[in-house]
Amino acid sequence: MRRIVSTAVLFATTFGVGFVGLRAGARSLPAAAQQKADTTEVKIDNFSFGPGTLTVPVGTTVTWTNRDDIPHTVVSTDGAFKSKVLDTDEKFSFTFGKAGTFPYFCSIHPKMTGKVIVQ
Ligand SMILES: [Cu+2]
Repeated sequence: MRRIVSTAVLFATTFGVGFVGLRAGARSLPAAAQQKADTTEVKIDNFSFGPGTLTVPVGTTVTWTNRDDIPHTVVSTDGAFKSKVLDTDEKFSFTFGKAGTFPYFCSIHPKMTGKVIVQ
């Protein structure tokens, strides 16, 4: 009888410690998620780039994400960068290492244009 009680106490203690450990782990998660990288996003949706003109400091990585339900590309007018065909939710990233104005367009729908100004 005494053995059964002590086993139950042991179980409760183990569970209790495990539970506290889990909570501590969950609390530290959002802090890690808040660490911001030097990255800027352009969304592709409804046949347009948003924002159409993006101004960023030198060294910024710009990520384009296709939120449209049809494929698009991101192609630099002067050949600085070129994505593959991006299906829905696919991404393309490019790091702008020098200052300048970088116009780009979608090669599937050439009327879709955007511009990245790097300062
Ligand atoms: Cu397109």
